[in-house]
Amino acid sequence: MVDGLRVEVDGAVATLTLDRPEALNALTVPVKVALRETLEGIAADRSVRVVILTGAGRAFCAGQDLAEREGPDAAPLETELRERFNPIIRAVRSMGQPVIAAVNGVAAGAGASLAFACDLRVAAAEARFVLAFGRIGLIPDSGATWFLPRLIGASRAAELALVGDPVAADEALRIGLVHRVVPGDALGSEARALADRLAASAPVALAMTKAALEHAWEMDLEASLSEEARLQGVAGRSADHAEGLTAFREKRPPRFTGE
Ligand code: LHQ
Repeated sequence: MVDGLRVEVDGAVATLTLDRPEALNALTVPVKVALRETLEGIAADRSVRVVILTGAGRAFCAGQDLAEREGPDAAPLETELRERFNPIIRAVRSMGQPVIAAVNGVAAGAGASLAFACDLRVAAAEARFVLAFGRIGLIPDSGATWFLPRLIGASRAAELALVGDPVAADEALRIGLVHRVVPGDALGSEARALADRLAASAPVALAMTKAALEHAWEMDLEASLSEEARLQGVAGRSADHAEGLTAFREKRPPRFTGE
């Protein structure tokens, strides 16, 4: 594992911590590569049922490491996005396991996009979102223009993307950018409690739910009904569905295995 990304697996929960606090966890090439590879590895690892993504120190992630861009080896922006950032966003969206962003502090630029890409966002009261792109003459990227209107509506998305004022945690909660705000010292336990609840759910059903939500963003009702039926067929054939029914009959909590 590289410096700058800490990976801890505890039971069925993997916690990925962006860990360059001196640079507000800004993303360098090695960290981006490691994050992508870690996410892809977890996607294929059925023992991990939930992922928590967070940052060390006072930031979640300040986006692209701007110092690295000044080096002689910096790839063109388009290449950097296509080859390094976009695959991370795709990995988060396509993996079957839910990904919780535990937004511990400032999330800026592609760091904000990364939080938007996650399935759930719990934020510390100190967190804030900064669409920092405009200030350096760039556009919101890494999925930001796709996620924002879907998460908070076209009007607020345009304000955030074009004006770029920081969004404090309480405002983020009000507009639906995050679904919970907790005191900073409770963020870890809150995210873990949520992860544990998800880890006790049926993994196939979670993966199919994630897939159905993803498809619904693109489809009309008719196509969505059809896709739900198809994915329900998959969930319905799982051993966990049978276990869920048995547990219901026996009036006990289900023990899901992911089969
Ligand atoms: C940083 C960074 C940083 C390096 C703070 N890099 N050191 C994709 C494709 C390819 C290229 C371009 O980009 C992209 C996508 C993007 O992500 S573009 C957006 C890149 N990110 C930014 O523009 C954010 C830059 N940072 C900031 O605006 C501020 O630092 C924020 C608002 C995040 C936090 O402000 P403060 O709380 O006031 O902290 P600070 O500015 O004092 O930063 C603390 C340290 O972290 C400081 O270092 P120093 O040695 O002076 O203590 C910063 O230089 C360093 N840092 N962001 N992205």
